[in-house]
Amino acid sequence: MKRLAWMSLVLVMAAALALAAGCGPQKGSQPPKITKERMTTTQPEPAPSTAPPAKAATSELLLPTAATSSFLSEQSFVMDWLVLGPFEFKDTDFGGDQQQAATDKEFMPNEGGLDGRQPAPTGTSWKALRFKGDAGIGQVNLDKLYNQIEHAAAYAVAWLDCPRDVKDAKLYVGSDDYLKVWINGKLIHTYKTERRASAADQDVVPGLALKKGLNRVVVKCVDVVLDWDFYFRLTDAAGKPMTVKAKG
Ligand SMILES: [Ca+2]
Ligand SMILES: [Ca+2]
Repeated sequence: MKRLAWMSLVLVMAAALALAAGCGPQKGSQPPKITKERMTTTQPEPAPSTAPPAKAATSELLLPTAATSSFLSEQSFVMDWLVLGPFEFKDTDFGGDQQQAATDKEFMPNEGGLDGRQPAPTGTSWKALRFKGDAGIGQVNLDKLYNQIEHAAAYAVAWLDCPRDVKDAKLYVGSDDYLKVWINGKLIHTYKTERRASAADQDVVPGLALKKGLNRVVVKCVDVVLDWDFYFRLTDAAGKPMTVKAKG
């Protein structure tokens, strides 16, 4: 009799433990918790980091004063970029010889949120580089970097350290061929009209806001054929150049 009582007690305890562990019928009828967790963790895009990765150089912006010269120098251009690429496509993609639609193809998810921390897809890599302006001051030469390939896109990320909030900066860019520019996650310029040879200052975007501290810039540059490069500089509202001082 005593032995039977012990066995009953063990069985009752085992049943209680099974219930507590969620094996009971009441728990099993509830929606699985993991579904909700998956939805909340994968749906929103991760917020881009507010600081550059360790390998990236930042560029300090010096705002122009009355004494600042209007002549351009290498220091008028952003030359430190964290470049991700190349994303190659076929000469038959996007229809026709102009292939403007490549400019709108998202080779990476959340392009404007790129910050150098996203894993590089197979065949591409992040490279922290200081460009030299081969064909002219300010040129960021992607064709040379990627061995003169054709039909390809790349992203370039820069971190600009601004001494104070600026509400009305101007952006001057040039590109061979197509270009998109985001500043702090906001798309502020697209060029995809037709293939072109580049020069500094082909496009001007006024009324730009920069914030005090680090500003994250993403440039997407698309090459159809031949040369592949871009130029990027900032001025005040009157067009006087900001000076870019490399840090790190
Ligand atoms: Ca090329
Ligand atoms: Ca080209």
